[in-house]
Amino acid sequence: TYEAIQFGAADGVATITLNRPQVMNALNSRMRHEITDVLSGLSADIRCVVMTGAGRGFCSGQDLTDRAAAADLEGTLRDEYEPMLRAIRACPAPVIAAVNGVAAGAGANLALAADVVIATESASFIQAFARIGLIPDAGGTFVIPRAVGMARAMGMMLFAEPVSARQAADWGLIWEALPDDAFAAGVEARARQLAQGPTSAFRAIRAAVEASFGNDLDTQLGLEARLQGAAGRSADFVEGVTAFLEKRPARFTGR
Ligand code: T3D
Repeated sequence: TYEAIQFGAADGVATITLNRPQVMNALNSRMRHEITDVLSGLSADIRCVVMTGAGRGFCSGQDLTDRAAAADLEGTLRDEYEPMLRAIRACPAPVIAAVNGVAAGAGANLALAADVVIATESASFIQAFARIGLIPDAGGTFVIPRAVGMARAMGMMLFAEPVSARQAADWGLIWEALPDDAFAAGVEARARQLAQGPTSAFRAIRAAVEASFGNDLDTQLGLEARLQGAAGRSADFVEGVTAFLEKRPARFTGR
């Protein structure tokens, strides 16, 4: 049983809810381990993961009352943050961060590690680190400049001010900002769409896009050819083409 998160699964969608609402779901050691464990042990029928927060916030980042973490930031990052972030990237199913409220510090960068970020319009993203004399971690210095460019990344990190969900969407930091009253239904629809999609093709798409940042064009073209070769041998490709020719929606099995 989990203490710092809630976990549920239905219709191929696994939902991880960060569950320390009294501290805006601040990350403690227990929460990091639970997120890592859950993502590493997903059953094969899970075809989409949704990560969200209990209460009015998504995640306020590192629990600032945790003295042990503060005493060894480097060790905490290596031993607990890195495995959690790698588990998100290595998750066999696409991950949606459903940002239900403020996402600050490592909480913002936890959300940005997901494949798709959907935020409610009243949410905001804060690279809060410099306010307390730290640098953005949890992948922030990697993901953010790639998403929004240098000027906006530097502004976010040096000024450490909230960026509204709408601004984040306009900048391309996240996929979309939804009106608060449309948020839950919007997230659910996207989760269902991904859970009914070609899961192994999704996996290859994620791998190719991730690799692209370190590859030159020739290498990337080679990678695409290899991954496409495998996709072309999948049951979902056969089903996709058959459904197109029969003028009906495809029924993908994820294989
Ligand atoms: O290895 C390492 O340790 C290094 C890793 C560092 C990574 C990091 O994430 S560093 C950045 C840490 N996070 C922050 O600096 C953000 C701190 N929080 C805030 O700035 C604000 O709380 C928010 C902007 C997130 C929300 O503001 P607001 O006004 O909506 O709520 P609040 O009243 O400030 O917070 C509600 C409660 O949650 C409050 O407790 P109280 O007064 O009701 O008893 C507050 O103290 C608590 N809380 C919020 N964030 C944290 C926290 N408690 C512990 N740790 C937190 N990060």
